[in-house]
Amino acid sequence: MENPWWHRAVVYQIYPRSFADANGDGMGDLRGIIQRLDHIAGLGVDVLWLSPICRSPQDDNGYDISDYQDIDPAFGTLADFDELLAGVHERGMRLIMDLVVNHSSDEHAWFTESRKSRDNPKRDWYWWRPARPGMEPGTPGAEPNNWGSVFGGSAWEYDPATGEYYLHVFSRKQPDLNWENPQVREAVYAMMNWWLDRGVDGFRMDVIDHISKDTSLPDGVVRPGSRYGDGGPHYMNGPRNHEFLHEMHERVFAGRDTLLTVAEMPSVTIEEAARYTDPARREVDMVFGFEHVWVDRGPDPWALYPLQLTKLKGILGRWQAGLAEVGWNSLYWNNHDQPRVVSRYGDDSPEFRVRSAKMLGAVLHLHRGTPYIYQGEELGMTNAPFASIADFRDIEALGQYAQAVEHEGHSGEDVLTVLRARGRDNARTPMQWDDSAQAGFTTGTPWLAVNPNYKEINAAAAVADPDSVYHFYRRLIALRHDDPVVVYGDFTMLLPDDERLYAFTRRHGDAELLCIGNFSGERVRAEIPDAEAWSSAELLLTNVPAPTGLELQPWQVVVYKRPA
Ligand code: TEU
Repeated sequence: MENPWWHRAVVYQIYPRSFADANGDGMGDLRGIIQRLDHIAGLGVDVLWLSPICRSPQDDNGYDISDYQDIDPAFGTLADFDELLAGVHERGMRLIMDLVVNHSSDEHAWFTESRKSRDNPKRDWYWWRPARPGMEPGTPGAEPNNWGSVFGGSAWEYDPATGEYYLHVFSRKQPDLNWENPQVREAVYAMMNWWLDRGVDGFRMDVIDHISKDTSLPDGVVRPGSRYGDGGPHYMNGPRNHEFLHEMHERVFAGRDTLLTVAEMPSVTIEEAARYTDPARREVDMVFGFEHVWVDRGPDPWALYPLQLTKLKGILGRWQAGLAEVGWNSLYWNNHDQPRVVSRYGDDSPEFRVRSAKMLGAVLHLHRGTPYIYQGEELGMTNAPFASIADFRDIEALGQYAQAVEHEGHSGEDVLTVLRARGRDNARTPMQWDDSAQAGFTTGTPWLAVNPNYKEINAAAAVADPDSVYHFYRRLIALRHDDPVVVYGDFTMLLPDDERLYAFTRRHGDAELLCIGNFSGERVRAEIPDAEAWSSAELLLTNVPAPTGLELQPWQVVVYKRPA
């Protein structure tokens, strides 16, 4: 089979709520994106992924959809969408939608029907269950099982109208759809085909490893200090997940050759990823794994653990090897759920912010797989200075804070420390366009405060400065488009035990690349095999004005190329 186009592609993620506000209501919108398309096209990316824009009560910023075939009025209209799609295609790019079908909003017509009566024809479209045997429905502890919701509290909501509970792995306004019911699957496939017929080029599939659940819904293990059981093992990567995705492929993707499908899968292992992305199985093109963004988590959810570079290299190196023969990797540091990478794995101080952001970009983009850039990453945007819990807007931060502090006895300061470092709102502060009021994001009051560092860090300044993170990302993207060794080269990790250097080679045909990133603020000599020969190879890319060969300066990256 011919190599698919997306092997050579770079994807740019837009979080519409925080990207650009054209109508001054403080929330980004589709017209705002239309006005900024040249910024994205200027980077040279191939695909835009839009976080959800469908009609939604916005309980989880659009990941709670009440009409899959309409645009939320806060974002615009279907006509705006068609114009945006045309603008994307005119610039030679493609557009993929966020597909949120593990759950809908509780305000979706499917759910308002479902909750009406126990014998409603749509009752079985969701997970309704009676109270625990012998317990009074609606009283504490009577929930059908002990699962906690990802956003705090029980995963079950009692509905007095019919005296039963419905399952919501996320918020109570995000009831889980019952994929066991073939009518649900048919409705989802019809909706997907409707978008594809409208011209969209594929989907990013939200928590799509959650759609098949253990239908006996057994209790989960309760960890020390936790109020609820962990249902994850029973609602992720369930027995029919591959079957459902294969069926989706047959009913929606088959015969549409130029699509891109990427499955978000918090539970996925390398072995499972290889199955999901094996072209012969006809399921999805690639998955988002989570291991490398959970590398700095530990046993205590409300403690911070420093990055161990050897662990990170171990994880990403295993993913490279595990998908070398079959399947394909996606590559990401950032998205709307993750803190800013320069603050997390780099150094966001004035001295090293730009340099470490470039180093992180180069290390990621030179792996084998399809890189994803999250809005603002190309500017080296940083985490935000949240003073107190009142500064957060994210349902996850607020819900987890309430549970941890009010019910689990954690100190507010400890929880805040972790939310400051890892909270999702770090990624959601408005895009910084220029040094005018509100960073040029809105003429009104932004829904989430603009990061005060916008006077220095903004797109206008970055575009004007040839040494900016933005222009470095442009070069990385161009390198991928121009050089098959970046796309297809095999991957060999070097110095796996080094705590400061991330080093690897890529080889394809008659060319070999060497990439070394210094993840520390110290000067470090790279003791790699064949060092002599490498130091006289062509230096393709670096991020310091006066390179010092294989003696790397703080946060420096070097990319060398030589004939293999
Ligand atoms: O995220 C799923 C997911 O794995 C998150 O719960 C993540 O683990 C957590 O937020 C990390 O802090 C997807 C979307 O990307 C997210 O924005 C939604 O809130 C969630 O699904 C529900 O749709």
